[in-house]
Amino acid sequence: MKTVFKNISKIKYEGPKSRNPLAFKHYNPAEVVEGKTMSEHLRFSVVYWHTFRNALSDPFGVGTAVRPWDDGSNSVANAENRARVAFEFIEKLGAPFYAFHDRDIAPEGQTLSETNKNLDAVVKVLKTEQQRTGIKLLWGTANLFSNPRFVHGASTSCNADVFAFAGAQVKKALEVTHELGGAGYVFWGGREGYSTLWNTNMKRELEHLAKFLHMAVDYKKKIGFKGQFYIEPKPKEPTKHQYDSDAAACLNFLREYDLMGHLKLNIETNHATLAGHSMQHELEVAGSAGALGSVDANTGDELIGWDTDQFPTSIYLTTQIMLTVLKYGGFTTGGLNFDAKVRRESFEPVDLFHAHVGGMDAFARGLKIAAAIRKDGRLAEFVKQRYASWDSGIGAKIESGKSNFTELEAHMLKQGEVTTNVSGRQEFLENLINEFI
Ligand code: XUL
Ligand code: CO
Repeated sequence: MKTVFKNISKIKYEGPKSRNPLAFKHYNPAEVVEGKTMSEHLRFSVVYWHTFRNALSDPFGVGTAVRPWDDGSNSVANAENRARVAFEFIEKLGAPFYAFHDRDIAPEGQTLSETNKNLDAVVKVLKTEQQRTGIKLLWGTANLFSNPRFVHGASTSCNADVFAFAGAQVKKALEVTHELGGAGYVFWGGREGYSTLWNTNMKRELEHLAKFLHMAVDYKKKIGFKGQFYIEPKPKEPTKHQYDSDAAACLNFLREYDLMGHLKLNIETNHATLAGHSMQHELEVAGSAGALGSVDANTGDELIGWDTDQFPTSIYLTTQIMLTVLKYGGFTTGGLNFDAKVRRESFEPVDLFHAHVGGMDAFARGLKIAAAIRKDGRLAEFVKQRYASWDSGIGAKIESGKSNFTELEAHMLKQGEVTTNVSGRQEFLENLINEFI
């Protein structure tokens, strides 16, 4: 096979003392942490759209990315070649998974059938490359937002024909995801939201979105696709209000429309930030509802208020993420999917390696730190003790559903006042976490 990353050999684990920028200092795939290897815990995934399709443009300038293997054309041959390059990259990096939108991997044609034919041609290459390398598909998805036909949304469009097109597109995307043995399939709202309520029938649009997802669930069963469905919350961009605005809104929507058992959540760090929440909060909301599925691992910028999709480098952040993921039993079908792009100024191919190596090391450290905090046990013990009043007496009675207001009144009349509150010890706990970082 022709190689394009000639000067880069397979990224190896060299340990914390290594000064080689293209080596892992912390991610040691075979190292066992809490009974599983790092590779099994972290389930890293490379995204096709940013890593192989993003030209690195911004609202004020054209793309800067130098990608010598790409002839810049919209041809199927270019797409097939790009697929081989993508696998050379992922293999050298040592990530076990990748993820794509249908339109990242193959160009659209003049008609839907031509588009589907293009997709089939590239899927063939992807399948061969998956077999050659052992790299697997974490999830597939359909791009229902770039083409001008989706100007008013896809399943929430005011135009029923657009809903129909989106349905046909997702049908095909599910088929190819199934064909490639995908562990999951993601629904991110794309343009499912509104720019002004003056022209919007929100109730009707939400009902259409629910109908669309039910059709997807039915089709999944029909073709025997066993992968996990996810919904990905995001509050804004491209619309000013996206219907899947945060984890709580997604869960409410899933419950209202009887979809709870069919979809889990794919939580993205910078979407949480844009929603005015922390990533830890969003993971906790999903986890406590039994719906924590997968993570789009990235980060935002403290000073830029839009979706910058940067690679995660903060150990504090990766520690919080891994503590919460471990608390809810770890990933099963999901993983850490780098929905992240290199900066416009980082336009050389080698920057793609630096970005992913850094992200993987940051999460390996987060995992090791989280495991150490769990082994130490003081944090969990503190939280357990904090709720001890619920383990016996009146607390246990309330929790078991056997109490009522009359009994509560009798209890407090006897006692007179609450005399048992103790400090929440936030600063003590923050210091404790820092002992491990
Ligand atoms: C958009 C975003 C998407 C989804 C997949 O902000 O995160 O790339 O992850 O459609
Ligand atoms: Co994402």
